[in-house]
Amino acid sequence: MRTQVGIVGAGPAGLLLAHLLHRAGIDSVILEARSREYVENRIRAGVLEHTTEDILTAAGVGARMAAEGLPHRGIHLRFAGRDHRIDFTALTGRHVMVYSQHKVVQDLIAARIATGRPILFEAEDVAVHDIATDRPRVSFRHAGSAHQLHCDVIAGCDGFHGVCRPSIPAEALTLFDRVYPFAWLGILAEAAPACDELIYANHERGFALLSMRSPEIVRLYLQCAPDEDLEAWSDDRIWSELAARSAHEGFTLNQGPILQRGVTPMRSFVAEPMRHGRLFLAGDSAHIVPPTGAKGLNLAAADVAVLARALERFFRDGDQAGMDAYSATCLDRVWKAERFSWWMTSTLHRFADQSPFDRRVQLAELSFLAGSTAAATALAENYVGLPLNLA
Ligand code: RFL
Ligand code: PHB
Repeated sequence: MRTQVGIVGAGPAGLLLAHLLHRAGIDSVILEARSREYVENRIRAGVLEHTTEDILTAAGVGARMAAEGLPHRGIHLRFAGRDHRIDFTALTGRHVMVYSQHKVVQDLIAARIATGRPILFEAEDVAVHDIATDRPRVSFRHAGSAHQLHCDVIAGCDGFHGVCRPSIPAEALTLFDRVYPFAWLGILAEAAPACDELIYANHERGFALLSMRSPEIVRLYLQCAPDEDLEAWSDDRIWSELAARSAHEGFTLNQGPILQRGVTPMRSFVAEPMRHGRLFLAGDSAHIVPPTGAKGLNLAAADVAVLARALERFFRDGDQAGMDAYSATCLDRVWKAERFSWWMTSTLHRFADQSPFDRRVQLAELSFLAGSTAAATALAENYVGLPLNLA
């Protein structure tokens, strides 16, 4: 089997890359370890930056997002009994789009299938070889037989636990890692959002986030221990904790049947550089952010937009300048998102070792955000998405 770009992973990064390449006349094969049903129903992120919305729209895969997505023009910060709205549109002229990651994945899989080009689900024993040469290949098993995929380039879009990053010699990578001393207990519930925008709450009992997926479905999170036992959380306990942490005068949380629950660990991670020879890492395979800034999916989309442009130059003109600049171009933006996600996380959560001094500084930071247009604008600019330079 031969293709121009072998893509490992059918998450948002791999699927969007395949689609952008197809539109540029570049052939690819996607290899995915899981089943189509599994990846199409995996509940993860829900907020798209305006840059991601623009990329999906320009690539012709934005129709359902435009119809079903919820444009949000601000968020609420709750702390010390106050509720302060950050008005994105007034501060930046932009909005974000609340639209589920699993719907983005469904839309991209439908677009891929419509092209007739290969996407192989349940690929086993995927391994990359000869990545430092200009004839890399991917070996894998599919439907009971062994295959070799010969490529010009491999895109490692296989997430944090994938096989591509570990295939790069350890001495060629520098890893930056921070694990936070808490996690998020997340639920999906059948209830109407109590507010038409997201609420981020810094409360004495810990952080809470009230988000949504549609006018009928909410996505709600509670700061919890990294090893939290879900069995210890009855529905009643979850609802009363959410209500306590988001409490505000005149505000009532709507409750309903809990459809799904899980615990998400929190970490910051970057691998540099994002390229080794003909292997390019994109999305979670290269970097992880804690979800507080809603950046994970958006960084994946930005990486592959840069990579698609670089590969277009390479396959059209033999020009390697874009490929050579890929890692540095992405990392400049990645580190800004790492900083923002770390800062949102640090500002909004309770830390077990937080001294009374630290707590006062945290509340002062929130009060400053509520009182300063400059500080609020900095938050808003980062949240809606920093400019993406696709030169
Ligand atoms: P993905 O989505 O993890 O996709 C990688 C794909 O590669 C496949 N794979 C392999 N395929 C073939 N061979 C192998 N050896 C393979 N190993 C893995 C996997 O099955 C998968 O289909 O990475 P991608 O495309 O880079 O996209 C990144 C985003 O998915 C991610 O940044 C966000 O979802 C992060 N994230 C969240 N971000 C937010 O902004 N808000 C959230 O609320 C939020 N919640 C989450 C999250 C990530 C989670 N993970 C990864 C544990 C909740 C969870 C549970
Ligand atoms: C979500 O809706 O899942 C979500 C929204 C905002 C975040 C994180 C997660 O910061």
